[in-house]
Formats: sequence, C-alpha cells, structure tokens
Amino acid sequence: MQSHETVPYSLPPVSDDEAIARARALRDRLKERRSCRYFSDAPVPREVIEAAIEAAGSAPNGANHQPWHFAVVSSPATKRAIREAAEAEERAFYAGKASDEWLDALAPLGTDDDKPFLETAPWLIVVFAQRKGGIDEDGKTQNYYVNESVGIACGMLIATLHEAGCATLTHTPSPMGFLREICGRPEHEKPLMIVVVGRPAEGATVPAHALKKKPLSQIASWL
Ligand code: IYR
Repeated sequence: MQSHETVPYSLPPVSDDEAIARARALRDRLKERRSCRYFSDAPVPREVIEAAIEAAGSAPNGANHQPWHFAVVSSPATKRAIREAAEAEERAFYAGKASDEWLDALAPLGTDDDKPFLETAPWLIVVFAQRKGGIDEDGKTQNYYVNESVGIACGMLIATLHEAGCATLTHTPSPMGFLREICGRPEHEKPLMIVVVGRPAEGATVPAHALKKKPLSQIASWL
C-alpha cells in the first residue's frame, strides 16, 4: 500500500443522553424545512451563502476529489436568463414531454411552468457535478461517486441555509444543459440542480401533500 500521512482525529465526549437530545433537536430543526415556491425579494447576506457553500464543500466524497462547483447567481440579468430558459423547458415538460403518470404524481404539489422565484429570490446556487478534474481541477483526472458526493453536499448546503433561516427550493428543470452555458462552466461539468435561496414571501404556502412523511417504522429496518 502506498504510504500516506495521517493526522489525529477525535471528537469531544458526549453522554448518551446528550447525544439523544442533540440528535432530536437537529431532527426537529430539519423537519421544519419545506420546499418553498414563493419567495420574497428580501436580501440574504452573501456571508450566509459563503458559509453554506463551505459547509457543502466539507461533504464526504469520492477520493476527496470534491467534484462540485457552486455557481452563485444574484445578477438580475442572469437570473432572468435562467428563468427564461428554465420556463421554456418546463413548458415543453408540462405540455406533453412528461408522462401522464409523472404529471399525476406532481398534481398534489400544484407545480406548473411558471417559475417567478427564479427572478424573485435573491440567490440562485447552480450546482455542478464535475465528472472529471480531481482535486486540482485539471479537467482530466477521473472523479468517483460524483452524483453521491454532490448529492450529499447539496443536503449539507440546504441544511445550513435552513439553519440560517433561509427558505430553499431544489429546482431541476429538465434538461438543464443551458445552465452550463449561462454560468460559463466547462463541458465535463453536469448541472445537477438549482438551489433557490431567499426568504419566504408573505403569505407563502406549501402543498399539504408535502407534510405527509413516511414514519420511521416504514423507512428503516433494523438487522
Ligand atoms: N421540473 C419540474 C417538474 C417537477 C418534477 C418533480 I419529480 C418535482 O418534485 C417537482 C417539479 C418543475 O420544477 O416544475
């Protein structure tokens, strides 16, 4: 085996009771998160976005290649360009590209091809998955477990934004190759999602369907 350097690792001790209390407290915070589709134009400090991206950048990932890029959009002109391109894709999706089964599945969410939040929200974080690049981002080195790595990073990004009091929406226009062009990203990067970030609009609602969560007994088995 190739020799490798190590550094010590430990965590502060925590009693069982404290561990349970902390896990439940964070669970309760995270369970308050909703996918928000009605954003106000109230600003959110850039520092919040920076900290959340740094949190995302600490995610476990394949071979520590950190195969992600976060293109942060606040310029009204760029947000408009993204909205226009996304809505064009969504019109095709809702007007026939999507199967009836898919549209039926979306009906309880009430989504449609109108995406004003792409212009209203102060920040759009366009998440790219780097198929190649390695830790030095050379554009050539193979990356591993790219979707898994970037998916985990997105979870940590959203959790941090939620903790900062932000509303978020993971938006996935399909196909979304146009995001590479608008954000000026290279061919070996695949746009994965837009994380819309802001504050909920006054009077914002979420679909009641979103509150139906599978219970622990259904989502876990113990062997
Ligand atoms: N991208 C479309 C459709 C859509 C698909 C799924 I799966 C959702 O959970 C929500 C929406 C849209 O954004 O409307």
